Amino acid sequence: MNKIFLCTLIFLASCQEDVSKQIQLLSDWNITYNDKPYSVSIPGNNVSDLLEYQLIPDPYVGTNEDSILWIYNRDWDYSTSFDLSKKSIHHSNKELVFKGLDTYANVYLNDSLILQADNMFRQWKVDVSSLLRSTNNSLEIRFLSVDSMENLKTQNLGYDLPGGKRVHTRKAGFHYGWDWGAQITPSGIWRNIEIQSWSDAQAQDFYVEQISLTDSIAEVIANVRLEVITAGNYQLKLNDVMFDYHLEKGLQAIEIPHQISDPIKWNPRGYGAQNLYEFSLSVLKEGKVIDRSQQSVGLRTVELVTEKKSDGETFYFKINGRPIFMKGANYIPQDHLQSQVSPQDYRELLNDVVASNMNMLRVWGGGIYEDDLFYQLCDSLGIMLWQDFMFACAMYPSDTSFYYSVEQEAIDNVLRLRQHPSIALWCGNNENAEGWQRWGWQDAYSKPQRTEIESGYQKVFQNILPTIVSNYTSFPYWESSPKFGRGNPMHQFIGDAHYWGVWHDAEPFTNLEKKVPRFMSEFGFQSLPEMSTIKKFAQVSDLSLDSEVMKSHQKHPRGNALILEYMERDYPIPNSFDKLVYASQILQAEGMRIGLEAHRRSQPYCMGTLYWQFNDCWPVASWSSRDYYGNWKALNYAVQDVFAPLALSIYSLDDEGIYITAMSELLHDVVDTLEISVYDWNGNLEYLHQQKVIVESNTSTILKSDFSEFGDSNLVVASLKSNQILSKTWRSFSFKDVLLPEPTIEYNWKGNELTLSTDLPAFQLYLHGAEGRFSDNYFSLLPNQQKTVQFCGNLQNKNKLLIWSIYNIYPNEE
Ligand code: BMA
Repeated sequence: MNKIFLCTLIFLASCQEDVSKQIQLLSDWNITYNDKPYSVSIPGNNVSDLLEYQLIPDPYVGTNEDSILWIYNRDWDYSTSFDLSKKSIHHSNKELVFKGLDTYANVYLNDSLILQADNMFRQWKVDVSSLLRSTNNSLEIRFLSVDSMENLKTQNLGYDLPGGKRVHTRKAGFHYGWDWGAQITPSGIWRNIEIQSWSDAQAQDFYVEQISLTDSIAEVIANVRLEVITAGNYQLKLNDVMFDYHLEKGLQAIEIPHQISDPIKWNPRGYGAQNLYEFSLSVLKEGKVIDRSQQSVGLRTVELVTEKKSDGETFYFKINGRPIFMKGANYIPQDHLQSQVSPQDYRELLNDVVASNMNMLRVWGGGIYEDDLFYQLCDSLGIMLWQDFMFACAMYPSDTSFYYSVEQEAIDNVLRLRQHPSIALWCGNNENAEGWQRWGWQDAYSKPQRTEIESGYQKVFQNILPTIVSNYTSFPYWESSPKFGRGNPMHQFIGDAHYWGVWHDAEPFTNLEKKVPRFMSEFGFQSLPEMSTIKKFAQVSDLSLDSEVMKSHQKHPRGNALILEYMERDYPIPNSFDKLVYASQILQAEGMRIGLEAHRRSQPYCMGTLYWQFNDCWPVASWSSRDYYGNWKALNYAVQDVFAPLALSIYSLDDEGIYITAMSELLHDVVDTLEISVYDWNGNLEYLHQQKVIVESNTSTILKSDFSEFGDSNLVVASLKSNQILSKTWRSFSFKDVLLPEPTIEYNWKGNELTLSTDLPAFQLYLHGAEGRFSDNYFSLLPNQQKTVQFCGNLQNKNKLLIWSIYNIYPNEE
């Protein structure tokens, strides 16, 4: 870069700073611990801070989680001091903006109490014009013990609510422990703090609202909420067009209509590009820019279609007028300690969502309303979001201060997020209605208490939240996920479903084929994370399911027992721990695949499948397909395969014949040759069958349902020749009932490409040890097949490659 150009850049940057009056207050903070100040980074939290100074052990390692519980019974003080820049001081209005305080926080500026915060999810803005001085301002925040506050509130109410004490605090539910989460309950300044200083007028909100959208024209209104201090003449510049106003003092709502001819729409991934229009707004007084904002706008229509049918009611999303099958998973926060999640983590995780061929995530209600970056990335990647409000598995208080808090929280977050085209739905809560109706919660209460609790539910989820969503956005609202639980047969016919018959009720995986709902918003099965992850929190002596360390990294009370119970049904039980870890992943992947394929095959009756759960928030045995360190479990490779734009499902129902169904989200029909290869169990080809097929666009098509000509087949593989789509290897036997012969796997490297072949059928080949990720893994290989995969990792380590297959889990094999 030459010097002149660099100077220009610096000049431009300083001009912009003149206009923007937001100063981040993120440096020079201290936390006080045992009367001693420790310098810390903001945003952060007390657990991360203590960890940084090695004042506590790492709660993710061993059983350390239990040793830091004392942190939550104390108050914690944060403080900083700061000077004001000359630019800020001359402005008449100065506000302190807290983007996230977790949770009960008394805030003092220059010794005056300016705020008592009590909701982690709210933003707080305090006018501090008369309190700020040019130098040596002190800002102190005392975070009160959440535990003590909750005890007090529970005492005042006089009884416990379902969900426990946590329901009194507007704080992430998973902080209190979950069946995949540790009990790590941080507090602190978890989002930025800034000083906003301005004179005359400031745009409090800038929202480009889509009024109508056709292929030829988009009509939008730029809504500007302007706070005017000095009445007078102003100009608003929207992109390049200037508008004149005479404005009185007070809050002014200004609407600027705008049209876009031949609009380029924003599309979910797989259905076209993710176009975003940039809108810029400047507020001018006497020719000088005094405020500036920017919005990225994606034009698209979104509908949740719930139409009565003779067999229930539809439940599907129409984006830009087209019904779309939603392929995805439930997303939880990426870490107990949000400050550990970097922009790079967001990018990597969402790139993995894309690589997994998903088009939707559900932001689950026991976590957090995510960072702006998360939504921006989803917009640009075309990942749609089912956004829960942050309520999960509980009933909440029914008093006016709680309602007020929830209302403000919803307004803050809906206003913050409504511009994002990725959001397809706002949903009231996770499993609250289901819990109240079906989990026996009501039995613990008297009639008046029940009425009170129910009225609280109705007020929040049937009144406050839907009103805010409809007042401020055009998004659909859904009261509770699921509509009906598995105990109500209606779950298969109306609304979204959480099907936990598999796992919680230990039903066979094949029930997932029998209980296909309109939209599966949760179903899942656990596995252990890979050995490299386990070794980060466990010593060699801890490597057994019964060790205290492994038990503390398994939060479901029957988790390990259920894994073993299911494993015994279909697999030999390995006699070494590392093979057990591998087998648990295969079990999860093969079982979940049954559900994922059944749901996608059942399109258009079923129009979505979001499994539980995509990711982890610490290293743990869980339902995730991607572990805390970003490693893909076997399930994630199965997901990638089943969710491919064009995929084949090969299956048998009730042992009656074999079916082959194509599942397509392509926007055109495909004509291809379906090839079916039938092998004996040594992998010798017995039959080859070919036929022309037409795969219909954006739906599922049964390609073959009569297999009688192939007799009692052992192994069957289907492919679409021209599109090079290969099905999984269907097998007639259970691994537990046979003793597989040992395959010899041959492989060679060419650069980062690894090509494999085998002399005998090899199932669920697991490539590992080389410290990196393969483009495919946990796949099966037949003697006439060759498979080439790409390796992304350090090639120096390629000699460390180990390859296992199902053969290796037989107990006599070490
Ligand atoms: C679902 C979720 C979570 C839970 C999971 C597994 O219902 O909503 O509450 O972690 O089940 O039990």
